[in-house]
Order: sequence, then C-alpha cells, then structure tokens
Amino acid sequence: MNEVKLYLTPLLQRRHTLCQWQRSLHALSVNTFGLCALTQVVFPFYFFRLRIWTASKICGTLNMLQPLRILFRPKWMVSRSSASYVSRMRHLNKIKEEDEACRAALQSGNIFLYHKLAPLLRRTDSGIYQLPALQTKDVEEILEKLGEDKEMVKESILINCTEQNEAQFSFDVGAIEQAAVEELCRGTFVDLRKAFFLLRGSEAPLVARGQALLRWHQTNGFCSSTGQPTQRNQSGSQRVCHSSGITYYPKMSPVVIVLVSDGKRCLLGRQSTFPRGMYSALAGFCDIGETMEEALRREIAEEVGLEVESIQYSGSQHWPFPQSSFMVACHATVNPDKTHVSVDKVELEDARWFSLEEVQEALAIKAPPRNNKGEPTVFWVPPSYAIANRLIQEWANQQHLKS
Ligand SMILES: *[C@@H]1O[C@H](CO)[C@@H](O)[C@H](O)[C@H]1NC(C)=O
Ligand SMILES: CC(=O)N[C@H]1CO[C@H](CO)[C@@H](O)[C@@H]1O
Repeated sequence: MNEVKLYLTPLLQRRHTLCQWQRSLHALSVNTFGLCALTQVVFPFYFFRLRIWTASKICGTLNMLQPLRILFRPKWMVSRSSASYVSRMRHLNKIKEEDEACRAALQSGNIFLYHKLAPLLRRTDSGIYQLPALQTKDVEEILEKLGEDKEMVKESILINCTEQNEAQFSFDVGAIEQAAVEELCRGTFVDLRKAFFLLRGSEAPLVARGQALLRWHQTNGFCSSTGQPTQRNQSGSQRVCHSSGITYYPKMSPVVIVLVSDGKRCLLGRQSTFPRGMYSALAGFCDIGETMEEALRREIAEEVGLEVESIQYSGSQHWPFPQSSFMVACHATVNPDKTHVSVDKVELEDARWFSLEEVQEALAIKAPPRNNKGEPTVFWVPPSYAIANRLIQEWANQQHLKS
C-alpha cells in the first residue's frame, strides 16, 4: 500500500494542474489495479490515459517517460492528506450508488438552485457574484412558502461533495415562477454563459457540472429502445428502463481542441458565430471509433489543409456549451516548410498564423473588447476559464523561453 500512497502524493500534495493529475491517476490505475478499489471516477481516466499513452508513443520517448517519473517520487513527498481524499471519494461513491445513503446526505447537504438551467447567483455587498449554497430545509421552506410540495426537493441531483464531506446537489425550480424564487433567495437566475464570466475559480466547474446533470435528466426521461419512461436512482447518477433493462449514464461528447504551431507562429481560427475579433484554437468532435490522435489529425487536415507532425497532450476540461463536451486539449506542430493554410469555409470563417507579439497582445485583453461600429476589429482570444486560453498561454510561454 506504500506504493499506492506514493502515487497519490503528487495528486494531493500540491495544487497540480489537471494534466499532472491525470498523469498521476494513470500511474495509480496501471500500477495498483486490483490493490485498491478504483472508483467510477477513475475508470474513464484509466482508459483515457491509455490512449494518451499511445499518443506519447507517437510523439517520442520523452513523453512516454512522463508517467514513469511518478514512480520515482521521493518518499518524503507522501502526505497525510491522501487519506482524506480517498475517504472523500469513497463517501461520494457511496452516496452515488446507495439510495438510502444519498437521501441521508441530502438532509444535511447543500443545494444549488437553477431555473430552466440558469443557475442562481447572489451578489455580495462588495459586488462579487457567488453561488449560494442553500440548506435542504431552506429549500423545503421556500417550496412551502410558494405553495409547492416540499417533497420536490428529493428530485435534487448529486453533483459533488466538499472537502468537509458535505454533499452538493443541484435542483431545477423551472416549474415555479422565477421572480418569486429570486425574491425569497435574494439572488438572480443568470444564463450559464454569463454566470461563467461572473463566477471565480472553483465555482465555474461546479455550476457547469450541476447544469449538465440537470439537462441530462431533463432530456433522458424515456428509453430510446422501448419509448417507456426511465427511472432515476436517488443520486441521479443513472436512469434505468425497467422494461428493457437498459441503464443510461450521463454522457459527454469528446472534442479535441488543438493549437497548431510551425515553431514560430501559432494557428488560430474563427467561426462566423464567434464574437467579433475572437480567434481560438481549432476544435472538432471525435468521430465514433476514432482515437483522439486520429480525430486531431483529421480535423486539422479537414479544416485548414495541414498535416500534423507531432502531438503533445496538455489537459482536459468539461465544457457545458452548447451541451456537455469533454474537451481534450493538445499542442501540435506542422513542418515549417508546409504551412500553407487552405480554410474549409463551411467550418470556419477564417484561420491564420499569428506571431508571438500578436498573441501576447491578445492575451493581455481581459474582457471582450467593445469593437463599436466603425472601429477597427481588435484581435482577442477566449477568456481564461476556457481551455483554449490555457493552450495559447502555454504556447506563448514556451516561445518566450525559446527566445
Ligand atoms: C468536487 O469537489 C472537490 C473537493 O471536494 C474539488 O476538488 C473538485 O474540483 C470538485 N469538482 C467540481 C466539478 O466542482
Ligand atoms: C431507485 C433506483 O433505481 N436505485 C438505483 C440507484 O443506482 C444503484 C446502482 O448505482 C442501484 O443499485 C439502485 O437500485
């Protein structure tokens, strides 16, 4: 079990990037398979990492060795906090799976309210927006005040649990008049895109996950095989059709997002639906049966007519717009002698190469520029909460180090 602790260390000791986190999970899942019970959360990453492993083979031995580095972490890095992470994940898994445990957790848990999928935000006196965590009994009281059945609160869906092991749920009050709930809760229901801009740090992934789960339940009420209604379990981690026996799990669509570089410049594109002046890394859905690397090469060939030479994995992110996507972010390079871009105008409005200076200027813009009529269009990139921003930032840092 010492080994297990060792692998968990990089995950818990410091605030690691998601990339490193997944790398750790990979080492954990490959090397301790059978030793420790892997949770449902780990499994998808296990398979996912195997694919990245393949990707790193393509890229060369350097990347391949990355998971191995974790094996050689010094002993002193083993921290006490690993126990609390494990117990937290086990607790979360228990309330996910066991209806009775989930009902009990709901009684003492926190609820985030949504109205037709728009989360409730509250503005503090200092002008900061927060995601108010309501107690279950408060929500029951609100329902009663508005003449609704307080038992409705049982429809809440488990999203996560806090570091203090308090369960967090999301609950959509879309059937009730919006203004009445807002008044009682001293908050406002805000469209998720706007909420993403207003919220800071860790609240954005939480609010996105809460919305994604609510949406999934709202759109998966019937079995696609028999047409019969499906029944959820208490936590909302699955829905079952009792006449066909099919179990449905919340889904994400895998999307690969890639920043292409020719060594000196990076390639950014825009769709006609993007806000004026905004360019981003190229992205596309993975086709069924494709590996991530295949999807990436195909998308770049299709969209801009370039052939990718090497791929490097950067990180991943759940992206709630327009629906749940699993964004896998990579850097890719092309041959500096073969950089002619031919844009597929059906997919993209424009795509072109940008210099480091241009990119640095765009990264310095912290809010969408006004771009009033008549003014020249300002080039800008997606905000920091989007993984595209992180790719662009990483590329700029790397270029900076090179020069
Ligand atoms: C879930 O909670 C843990 C802390 O218990 C946190 O580290 C993690 O980021 C949370 N996940 C989301 C999607 O908010
Ligand atoms: C009511 C219901 O369907 N509960 C199910 C919730 O999910 C667990 C497994 O994850 C099942 O064992 C329960 O029967």
